[in-house]
Amino acid sequence: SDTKMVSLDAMDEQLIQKAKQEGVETMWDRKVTMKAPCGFGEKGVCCRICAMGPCRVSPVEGKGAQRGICGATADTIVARNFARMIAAGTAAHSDHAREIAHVMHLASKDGNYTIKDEKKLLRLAEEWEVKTEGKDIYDIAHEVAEIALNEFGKPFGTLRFLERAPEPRKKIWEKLKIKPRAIDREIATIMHSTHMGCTSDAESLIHMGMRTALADGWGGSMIGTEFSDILFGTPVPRETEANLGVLEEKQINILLHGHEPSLSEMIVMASQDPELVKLAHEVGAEGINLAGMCCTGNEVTMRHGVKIAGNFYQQELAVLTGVVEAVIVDVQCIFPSLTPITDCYHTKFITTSPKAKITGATHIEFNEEKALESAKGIVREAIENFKNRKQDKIFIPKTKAQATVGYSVEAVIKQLDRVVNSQIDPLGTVKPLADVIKAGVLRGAAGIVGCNNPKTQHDYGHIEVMKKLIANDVIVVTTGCAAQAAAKAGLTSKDAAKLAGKGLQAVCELVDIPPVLHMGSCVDISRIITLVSETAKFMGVDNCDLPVVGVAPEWMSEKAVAIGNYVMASGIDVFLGVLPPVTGSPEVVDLLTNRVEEMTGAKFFMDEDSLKLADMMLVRIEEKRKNLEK
Ligand code: BF8
Ligand code: SF4
Repeated sequence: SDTKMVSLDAMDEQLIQKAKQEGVETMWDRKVTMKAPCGFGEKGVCCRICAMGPCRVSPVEGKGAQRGICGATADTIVARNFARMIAAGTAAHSDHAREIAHVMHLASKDGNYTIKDEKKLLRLAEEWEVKTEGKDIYDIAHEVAEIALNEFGKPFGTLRFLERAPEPRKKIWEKLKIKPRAIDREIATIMHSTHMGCTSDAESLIHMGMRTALADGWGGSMIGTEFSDILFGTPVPRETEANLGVLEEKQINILLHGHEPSLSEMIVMASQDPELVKLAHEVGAEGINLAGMCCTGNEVTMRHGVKIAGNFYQQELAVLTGVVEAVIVDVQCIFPSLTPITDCYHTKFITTSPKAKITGATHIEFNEEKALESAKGIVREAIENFKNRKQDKIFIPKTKAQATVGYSVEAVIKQLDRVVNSQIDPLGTVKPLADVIKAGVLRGAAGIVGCNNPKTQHDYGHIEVMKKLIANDVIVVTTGCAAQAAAKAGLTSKDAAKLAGKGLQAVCELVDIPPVLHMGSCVDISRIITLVSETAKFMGVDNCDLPVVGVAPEWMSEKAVAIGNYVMASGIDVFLGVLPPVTGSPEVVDLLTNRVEEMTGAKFFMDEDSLKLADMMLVRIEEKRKNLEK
């Protein structure tokens, strides 16, 4: 079979063998059946936007159909498809944020959802000019939540969080007219403008895409992160473990998969309920073991140290162990194949969101108004399923790694405070970080994020790029499935400092951090954007002046496309290890990898060879340093 498909983890390989023996189909089988992808789709030149089509135009000039029936060129078709990917990604992140804002709106002192970080709420209230004096904290929360909910559809003005950006960045956005107005509005504008017979100009579509993407980064995603911290606590460093070896043979294993912490937080609470723990013992288990997967896994590991079962690529493999009583999901990145695969074992596949019903799954709708009760019902299902395990189908790989997680911006700054002489400098700033970057002790920083994709070897891109960068004194911050790859490879443990260059090693020791910092889920890329912007502001420069890069070695989702575009529009270069479906348009490729730089100070770099990509990052970082050192 394709050597690229061979996993980095030897134990993943063992599970794939187990699947073969048991006649269970996995994504690896389907990848083979799928053969080579459609060349037109891969290049982005297939248009299905109206019923005169589908039209597929030739990606080669002068050969084959040059225009769709309406006359749309390859440039138009590619740019329209790309813009729609941004809109879909923005919709997903932002709808997640909307749910969290609604949860904050129903938070109450005696309810299931309370306010965990009052200080953060008060800071936000002040930022948004909500009066706080003499007011009940829950009244403040509700008012702030309502303002956030209005960010989705307000008729006038631009998004509030944009004000957090460095001054020169805001000027660029103003000049380009890409300050998003309201989150839903930007998504709707893309859907309208890409409707048959609207925008055909590729540059205009890329431009619109940036504005919509910014509504994700500085809107939906930032609301998602801020509100989750206020409701569930701002993460602090904590220890955990990662990889399928965290599953326990003698315990009830519940796999938490999906995205919104409003569900997973309640499952964490329910799993500690004395009655349910008692029930678990009654059915013969030693306890209840939660294991996280994908971004929900990141949310609960950041705030509770819940162990990480694995990333995107491993969702089927986790079921193959035969010890998972229930896979509980809400939205996003869930394989529909979890239905047939859980059917081969005793595992219950439980969907909870009306936004993501999956054929064949058990749907237990999660009711936020009775959140804990709903969560308890779901956990009970898992416990009662323990007796149905098939003993001859059990195989848990032993592999797992120690990981330190929980690096919110606040937590990073707190670590930095360790080296501040408080008689000279104030505590609570990014000054130590700015100092070591300016001095060149750290050459720069990289945000390595995103998914797994069977177009690449599992985790290989993440791990190799991370190793190369830290060895070259580039500190790495990470989220999403990339963060889980890092955790499994031991790179988020403080021990990993030994793999770092001398400068980074010294920094890790002084401030007591690992060289790769787990900053959370994909919406938490807003934490990275915040950290970069705070550093730029502190140094009196713009984001694009800093030796900072964004990297998605194995991305696959539309959310990732939205992220890539807001990171670029925020002034940070973006390196992609998987080519987006734009190569059928030289115009769009030129825009993204070249001309956007004149507009935003950053651009895309694309290469399927992740080590080559890493070399390009280092070159780019040194280029930026030259200007910084001037
Ligand atoms: O939002 S990194 S596979 S889990 S899309 Fe999905 Fe990609 Fe994982 Fe979270 Ni992000
Ligand atoms: Fe074809 Fe144009 Fe319709 Fe697209 S919008 S399907 S290119 S006719």
